[in-house]
Amino acid sequence: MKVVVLVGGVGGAKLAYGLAQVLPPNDLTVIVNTADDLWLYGLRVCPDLDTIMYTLSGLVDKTNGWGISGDTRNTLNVLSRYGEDTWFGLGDQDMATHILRTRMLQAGYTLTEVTERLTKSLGISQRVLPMTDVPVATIVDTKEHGELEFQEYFVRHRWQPTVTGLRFAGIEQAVMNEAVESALTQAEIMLIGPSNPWLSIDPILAVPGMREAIQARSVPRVAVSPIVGGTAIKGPAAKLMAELGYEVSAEAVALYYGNLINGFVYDQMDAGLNIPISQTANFETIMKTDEDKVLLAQNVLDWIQKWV
Ligand code: FO1
Repeated sequence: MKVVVLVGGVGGAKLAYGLAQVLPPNDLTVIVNTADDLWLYGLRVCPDLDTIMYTLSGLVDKTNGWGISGDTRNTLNVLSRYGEDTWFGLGDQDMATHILRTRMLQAGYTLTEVTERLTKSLGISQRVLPMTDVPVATIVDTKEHGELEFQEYFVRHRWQPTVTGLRFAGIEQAVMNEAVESALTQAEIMLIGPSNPWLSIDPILAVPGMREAIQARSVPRVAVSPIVGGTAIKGPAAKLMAELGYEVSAEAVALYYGNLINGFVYDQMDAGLNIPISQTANFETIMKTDEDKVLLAQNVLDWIQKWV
């Protein structure tokens, strides 16, 4: 069963980890949001790609859900002594990833090629693909500060500013690369992880041709809700939904995806909701332990296999 999963950061990575434990490695392709990427100290940092890589390889800091377990901040501390503003928490080991990525990008490799090299070196046998090789940047329009680059909004301002709009700078030039196109064509199941629909999944869907390529496939196309019991499992999804004028519920997430999906998984806590999607199921979707991740992945796949 060839499975493609679209993901952003921590929530999506957890589901990808579960899927990686229950599927043969060749059957899983993870397509990752790259609109959170940034330049820092001359280095190209791709937080969502790195979160996926560290999670799949078992290196991830499980408390934060991102970064490398046991990493130190010696380099940042020295940069701070030099007077640099060190608001973004880059670890020393994590920095090795950005150094190599930047060197390879500067040598002319694509982000897809760089990611293949990094994942292989970390012992990951699943395919991890950036949504595009072209730089795209989420710009968050806020009431308090006007337009902010994504990580400025998310990390520096701890997603506290009120969001009035979002745009993806560079998206018109973004090209769906061959690897993504072929993964979508071959997929027998398409999943959307419990990532933020507006901040993490929309940039992927906004790559020209992506939404159409997904919707054109008559296979199960299933999203997992990041909203549980009217709130977000992690991060700004609930706050952002309210600010953008949506009701904060799993039902509103399903409605937002609309006919892009034909299946929807939500938490058993929300079992009473009426989800207007043809196939629905509720499971325990909060993934605290590795066992929770595997169980959710297995439940979702077992359930889908019953309706194909
Ligand atoms: N998130 C934070 O809340 N604070 C940080 O300082 C931070 C640093 C960081 C460094 C590397 C990395 O790969 C991720 C990092 N993140 C940090 C997480 C990141 O901002 C978010 O996970 C995503 O961009 C949202 O999906």
